[in-house]
Amino acid sequence: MLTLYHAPQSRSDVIVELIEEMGIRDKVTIRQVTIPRQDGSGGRDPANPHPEGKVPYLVNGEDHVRERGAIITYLTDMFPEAGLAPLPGDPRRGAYLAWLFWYQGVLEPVAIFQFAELEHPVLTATFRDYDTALAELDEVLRRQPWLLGDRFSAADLLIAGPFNFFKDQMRSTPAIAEWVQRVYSRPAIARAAEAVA
Ligand SMILES: N[C@@H](CCC(=O)N[C@@H](CS)C(=O)NCC(=O)O)C(=O)O
Repeated sequence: MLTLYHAPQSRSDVIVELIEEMGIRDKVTIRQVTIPRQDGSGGRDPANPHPEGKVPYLVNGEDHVRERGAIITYLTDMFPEAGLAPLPGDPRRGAYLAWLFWYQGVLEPVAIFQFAELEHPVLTATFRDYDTALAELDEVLRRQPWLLGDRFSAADLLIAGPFNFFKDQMRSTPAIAEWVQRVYSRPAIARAAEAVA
């Protein structure tokens, strides 16, 4: 049995949403844990086995998975019949993996640098910047409804997440805003909120 360590209103929400999208709610035990919140509330939960006490964290017997991109890949590979990701051999597999890793390795860092008003030539040389990332996303979403074209995937869920959560801080474009709206209008999003209410 799979166990997901989850804290509502956090980065682990996307995994609960994915579980609903995939229809695998009966295959995953969702354990709510506390985390330290930026307003000073909460705190590290001894019940959470994540090495840093973070969420999300997925446990499958002896196997432990951290980082949203890895957890998403693990679940979409484990339950291919759910149809939330192109499988190895599919010509969109590379794009799928690239979007997940681009989110973790580029978009989230540049969004945080911008929020923290951090600028340094080394950061720009390594990650480019928020405007560059936004332009790349916008260019794709101006010509197709989902990141992989006409097919919704778990990559849409992961990357739309912060635009929805940090509406006031994450500058966007009309094409991106419409895509976020499309993602967050999906019935699984409402089911995910109820699943852990
Ligand atoms: N890179 C990790 C980040 C996980 C993360 O920072 N989660 C936050 C929740 S929004 C957390 O658990 N914070 C508690 C802490 O830092 O102790 C991922 O993408 O899964």
